[in-house]
Amino acid sequence: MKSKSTAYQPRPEHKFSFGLWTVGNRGRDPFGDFVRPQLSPAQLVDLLAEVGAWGVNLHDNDLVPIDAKPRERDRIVKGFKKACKDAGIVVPMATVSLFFHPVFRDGAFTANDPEVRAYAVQKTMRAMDIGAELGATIFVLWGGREGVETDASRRPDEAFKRLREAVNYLCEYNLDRGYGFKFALEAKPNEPRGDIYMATTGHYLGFIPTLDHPDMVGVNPEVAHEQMAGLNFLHGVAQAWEEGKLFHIDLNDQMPGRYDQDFRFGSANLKSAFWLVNFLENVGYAGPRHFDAHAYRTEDYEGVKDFARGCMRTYLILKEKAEQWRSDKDIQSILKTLVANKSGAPSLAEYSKKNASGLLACEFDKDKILRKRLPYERLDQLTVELLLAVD
Ligand code: GLT
Ligand code: MN
Ligand code: MN
Repeated sequence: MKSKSTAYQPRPEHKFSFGLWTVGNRGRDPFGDFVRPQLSPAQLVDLLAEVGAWGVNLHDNDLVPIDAKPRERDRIVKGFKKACKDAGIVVPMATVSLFFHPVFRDGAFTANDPEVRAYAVQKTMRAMDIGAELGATIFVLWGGREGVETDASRRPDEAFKRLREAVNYLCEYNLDRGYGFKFALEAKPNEPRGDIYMATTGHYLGFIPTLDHPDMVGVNPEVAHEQMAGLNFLHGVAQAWEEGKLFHIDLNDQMPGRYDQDFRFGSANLKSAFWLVNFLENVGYAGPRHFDAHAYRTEDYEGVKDFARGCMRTYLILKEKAEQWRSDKDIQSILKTLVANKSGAPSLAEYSKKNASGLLACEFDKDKILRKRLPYERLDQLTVELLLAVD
């Protein structure tokens, strides 16, 4: 057992990042006003350095006011760059707010008004300029307002075409400017719209191959967004990983079927969080571990630090548990027997006429197959006991 004071300390190689909007969240909700005072971006960077984070992410307007003139914008970006450098914090990811200003009330890239669509793309290009200046290499696109309350407003296939047009345009801009961004598309089923297009990571994985530059575009799955819809988050992440599309990840927590809670990582579904960390560490995911969450509305900024430390600490504890799980003799021997090919069943890895006639000629003894034990109860209980630290 590691001692409490030194164990599970975040280090730069863990790549823990937070959005300015996460630790800077002031606790306003649809029913109640701010509970925490506003901190400047530089103060938030200092807070992140104090708790041991590695990176900070931002929307354009988390830093630069939406109507800032070029000179003001340059001064702010320069100042922030220096604040990050002084604090030893990097900017791995940048994004754009296409949801806050009322002009986006009907969406941004998918809005019916061509002027809104053009403005949304222009705003994104400018946000990419800011991100590039700060050294970001990942650009997240979350279409929070890209959706409907009524499907009378447009044909959904028209919306998908508009979305494709916008992303294609931004990929060209990326190439033109030589920014080298990887775009990470973030899905959500609903909230703030009644229904949001591209409701899940899987929807985006289907959309990406239809783009002009599919290699430049991947996904940014968020725990809460898939769990809101009652989905298994790990499965979406694993599909993205297997397709080489896991460009970024938003870690937080959420009870299924509720509003978008954005809770501290691991605070609601500890076991799902364990499977996720186990997967990310096992496959060697090398991107940022971004916490897109915020502190309870009951907290002050000391509580915000508790929240941020808690996200990272839980991740590191689960990482250690995952190492134990993968070296646990009982667990591993069960896993081994599950996949063993004792009967010499023909491989499906390669099709040939010969292989196919071999397979067609095979006789399968279903009763014998059924006698093979699948001890998942024991496997799961061993996992639970490992998590509960019972010997
Ligand atoms: C917003 C949203 C998040 C997105 C961010 C990126 S902003 O807070 O709830 O899920 O990741 O635009
Ligand atoms: Mn998110
Ligand atoms: Mn969220």
